[in-house]
Amino acid sequence: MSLTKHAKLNAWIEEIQAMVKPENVVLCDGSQAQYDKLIKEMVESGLATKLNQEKLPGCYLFRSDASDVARVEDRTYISSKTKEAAGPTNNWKAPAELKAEMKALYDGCMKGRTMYVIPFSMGPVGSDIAKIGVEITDSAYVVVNMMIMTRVGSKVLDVLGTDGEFIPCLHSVGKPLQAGESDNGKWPCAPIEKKYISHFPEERTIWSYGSGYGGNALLGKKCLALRIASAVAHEEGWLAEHMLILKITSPEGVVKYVCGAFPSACGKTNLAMLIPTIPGWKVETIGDDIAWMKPGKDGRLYAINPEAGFFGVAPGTNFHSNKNAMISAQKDTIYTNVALEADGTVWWEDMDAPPQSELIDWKGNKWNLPASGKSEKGKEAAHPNARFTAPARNCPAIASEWEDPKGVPVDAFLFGGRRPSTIPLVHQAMSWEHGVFMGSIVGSEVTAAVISDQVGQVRRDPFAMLPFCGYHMGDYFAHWIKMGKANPDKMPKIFFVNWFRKTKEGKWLWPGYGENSRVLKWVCERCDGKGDAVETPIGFMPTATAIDRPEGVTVEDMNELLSVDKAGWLAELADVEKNHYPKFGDKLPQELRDQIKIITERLSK
Ligand code: TSX
Ligand code: MN
Repeated sequence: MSLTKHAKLNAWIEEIQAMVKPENVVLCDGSQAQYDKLIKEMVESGLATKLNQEKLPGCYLFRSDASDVARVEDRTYISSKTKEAAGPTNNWKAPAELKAEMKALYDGCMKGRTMYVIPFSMGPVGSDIAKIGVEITDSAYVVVNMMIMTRVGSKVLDVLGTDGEFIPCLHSVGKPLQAGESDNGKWPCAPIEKKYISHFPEERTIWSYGSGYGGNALLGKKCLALRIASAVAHEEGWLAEHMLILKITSPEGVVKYVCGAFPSACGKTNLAMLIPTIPGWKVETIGDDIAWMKPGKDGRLYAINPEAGFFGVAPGTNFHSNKNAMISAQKDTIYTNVALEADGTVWWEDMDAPPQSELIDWKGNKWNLPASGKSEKGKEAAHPNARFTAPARNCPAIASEWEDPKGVPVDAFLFGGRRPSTIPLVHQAMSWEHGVFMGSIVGSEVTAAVISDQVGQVRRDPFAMLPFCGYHMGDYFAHWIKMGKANPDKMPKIFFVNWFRKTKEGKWLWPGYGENSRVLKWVCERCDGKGDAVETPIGFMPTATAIDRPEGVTVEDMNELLSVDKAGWLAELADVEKNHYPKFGDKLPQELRDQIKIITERLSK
């Protein structure tokens, strides 16, 4: 009895079944009925909590194991044939060795569990830019999250036909059940030393073991859409990027599409759903995390959002920072590791109001806000990496073309980071190579939120891709340089933005959030050859009056935000040359080394 019409897929399913030895096998058809059944079973087993269905219809809460709350970079492998192909910034193990280790763990790992087979499409079903994956998992939590984050089921099998290409993604929570044993409502996972998040880019295969959380388990997202897809894109001449996609419409009706890469904790999801403060301008969301871009017949880059939902960090999200995300997560949403109110609603740190009741925290214990009104670090009600999984269609700002299979033509790239000094509010690259240089030096100041002895230093995360690039980062930079050479005048314009400048006294210089629309306006104008700019040693910058001053920002603040800090930049370039670029070895493109020289010379004139 074959599960599908696809011989190769059937053979893979049978091969995995023989290895993991599940109690039974279920094919996911993508139906609401199947979704409801899985949720019902998880509520009954105690793994899920049904939330207040009047206030949060279709919403459920899950609490993970305390050891299974985030990505595990030490346990993430790029298992290409050679270590050189994975590069110095990825963990590498030889495929044969890694597979042998993992096969020993996979042997019988689904005993007592159901093995789910999830056919999914990253990108609109049937789009030329989309790719099909099939995830095998023993986690019903993964199934329901995948049903929100991707397009799942029979319609995907229809496109796959009898011999279409698919990316096999194997996942197990790594906790077989003995006869008669059950999870008892507890989140199953394996200890850290048995967790593996493995990628085999040449085979286009993903093997994940031991974690049920987020990107470790929802294999369409970071594993397929970034690590595997980036390697495929390198081979095939397109881009798989850790970028949001925005649609911006001017009062005159001129539309621009902008993609942006930011390291974590810079408010990428907030920017993706920004509500502009400037009259007449409209900002709509196409994606908040990943962009796949292919050159079209006209030579321009066309972007799709390969995802169908938002897997957003809850703490810090509120009606001021991101109203559209709050509304997106008010129905048909899965919450993970947030706190529970007595009335069956949810709470997390930095929500709009303090909790209404004694809470149940993410660990399942009673919790009360300290008298200070602020949670203690390490004792938060919601885990700092707590998430909402919300359908993109719920977002009030979703653009009508967000599912257009041909994608949207990209006008501009934004790079940014949390940089209290040196980097101005906005500057524009003078050439494609200069723009790639900007992407390559992206980084954020280490804040006290991270336990580290590096507070105050810049942690570089080039293109926000360091943990997500499926091949050598030096080759990745070279790929970006090459993409611009094919069609130099058709490429998006490149900008560097920084919402996080501070005064010497530590006060924010820029109000950020909706006021960032003033910067987006200048970016759009520059794409049309308008927008007043001055040429500076670091690139084009707005003239003093090119960006309208928001309320509360003085002329002096504005000058500071838009000045060139010569000494700061010389130190920045020296840091890049001495500490950052050497990490990529001799694969670093000469064009990027040249940029250090060119900009240093311009600054020194
Ligand atoms: O997301 C942010 N954005 C982008 C919004 C579209 N954040 C939050 C970052 C953590 C995830 C920001 N924080 C931004 C920003 O533009 N700017 C700042 C810094 C800042 C914080 C508070 C104020 C001003 C700037 N002002 C008041 O709180 C009154
Ligand atoms: Mn991300």
